[in-house]
This record gives sequence, C-alpha cells and structure tokens, in this order.
Amino acid sequence: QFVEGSLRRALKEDEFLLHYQPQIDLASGAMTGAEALIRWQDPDLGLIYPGDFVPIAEECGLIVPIGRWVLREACRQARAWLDSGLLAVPVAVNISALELRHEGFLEGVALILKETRLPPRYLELELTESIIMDDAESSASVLDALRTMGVQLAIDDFGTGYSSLSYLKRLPINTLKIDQSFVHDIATNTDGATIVAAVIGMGKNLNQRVIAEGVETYAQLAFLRTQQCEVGQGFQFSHPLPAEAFELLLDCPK
Ligand code: G
Ligand code: G
Ligand code: MN
Ligand code: NA
Repeated sequence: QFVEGSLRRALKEDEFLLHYQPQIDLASGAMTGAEALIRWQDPDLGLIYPGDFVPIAEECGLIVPIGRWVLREACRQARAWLDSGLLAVPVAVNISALELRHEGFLEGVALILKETRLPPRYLELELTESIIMDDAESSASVLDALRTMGVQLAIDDFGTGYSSLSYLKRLPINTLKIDQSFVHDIATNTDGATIVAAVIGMGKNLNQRVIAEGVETYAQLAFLRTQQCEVGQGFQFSHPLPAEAFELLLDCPK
C-alpha cells in the first residue's frame, strides 16, 4: 500500500515530529503538563496531521515502531526541558491499543526512561476507555505495572466510551481528560454543563486530576472555574506548537 510504504520511509528518514500543547492550572494559570502530538513532515505533501496517518499506521502495525519513536522523543524532550530549567512538568503521550497490547511495551517504556534518564513521574501515558475496556484484565495488569514503575496514567476522551465506574475506581489512574465534545457544549447546552460538572465531581471523589480538553472560549473557561475544574487544555490557551515555539511560552510568564 502506498501510505504504508511512505510511513516506513518516514520512520527511516526521521520525518516525524512532535508538537506540544500546554495544560494549564485554571486557578493559577501555571503550566502543569504538556501533551505531545505527532505530525509528519512529508517532503512533498508538507505537514500531515495524525488523523490522516495514525489510523493507517494502526491498521498495518507500524504504530508500534512509530509509537516507540514518539515515546523516546517525548522523553528526550522532557529531560532536555528539565535540564535547562525551563519546565518541570510531565509530558503526556497518546498510546494506541496495539502498543499497549504489544508484548515488548513495558520493557520498551522502562528502557526509554532509562536511556533518557527521565524520572518516570515526568511521563504520562494517555489511553482511551475503549482501549482499556477492550481487554480489561490484561489492561489492568499492564496499567498496574506502569504505575509501579512510577509512570502517570490518564484516560483520554473520557465520557465517549464505555467503562464501568466500579472498574475505573480499581485502576491506578491519575488523570481524567474530559472529552472536548462535552466541553464544547458547556456554554450552549445544559446537558453538556451537567456532564462536565458530574465528571469533575467524580474526579474529585476518586482523587483524580481532571483536565477539560478543547477549551476554546472564555465562557467555557469561566464555567470550568466555577466548577473548580483543576486543569484546562485547548486553543483558548494555545494550539499545539513545535518545541521551539512552545519554549517561547515558557520564557514569557503571563
Ligand atoms: O494533533 P491532533 O489534534 O490532530 O490529533 C488527532 C488524534 O491523533 C488524537 O486522537 C490524538 O490522540 C492522536 N495522536 C496524536 N499524536 C499521537 C501519537 O503520538 N500516537 C498516537 N497513537 N495517537 C496520536
Ligand atoms: O484524542 P486526543 O484528545 O489526544 O486529541 C487531541 C486533539 O485535540 C488534537 O488533535 C489537538 O490538536 C486537538 N485540540 C486541542 N485543543 C483543541 C481545541 O481547543 N479545540 C479543538 N477543536 N481541538 C483541539
Ligand atoms: Mn490525547
Ligand atoms: Na482527548
């Protein structure tokens, strides 16, 4: 297949890069984390977003070596930010089902942390509910092992999948990321506001940090503040940025 061949070449020729989007403490305005998001700089086609190639990489299995590249690059960058004194917060990396299920996954994470000398608490892995629930038993043991290693765990797109709350409570999850579809509806629709408020309350009860994703407007931000949501991420604060542009955010305090 055409794209598969191009993806192989992209890996070999080092055509992938990461953009970083800040996660902002809504009470203080401080940055509490950064999500790493992959892009592909194709020499002919220009910058390609993950929606256009991650599903293909998942289908043909290339997401495993690509995901390994993402993890290594994100950990290298987090370590460089720590060393420069610019930023001491976790970097969050999105993990696909195939990666989590891959037999070498735990070993790979441990090796990359060791190679990059990154303290494990500066790495957060984002998994969706469906990835976890697809094979709940095996997920639980991998997640337990990751937490034992000291890596942080987030549930991405929370609310869009199915997961039983009693099951969720038994998982060693640090962070719930409220899906942006609910955040989008906050200001326009009472159901949206109700769902967001309920997830924030649930996070507090389960002692999980809650991040509202896709915060785009001041009205959404104001609502999240009244509900005492801890953290926000979205265009209201910053688009995902290349590392160099992201560093300029760190240099100029708000
Ligand atoms: O960056 P963007 O907003 O276009 O991301 C679109 C989708 O691609 C999101 O669902 C995001 O989770 C996913 N994605 C971004 N980067 C990665 C990555 O490094 N690995 C995997 N598996 N998915 C990613
Ligand atoms: O699935 P995941 O949550 O990892 O995907 C994050 C995606 O959301 C990325 O593609 C990122 O570019 C996008 N994103 C980040 N902030 C906003 C926002 O405020 N609005 C919208 N519409 N998308 C956003
Ligand atoms: Mn994510
Ligand atoms: Na998400």
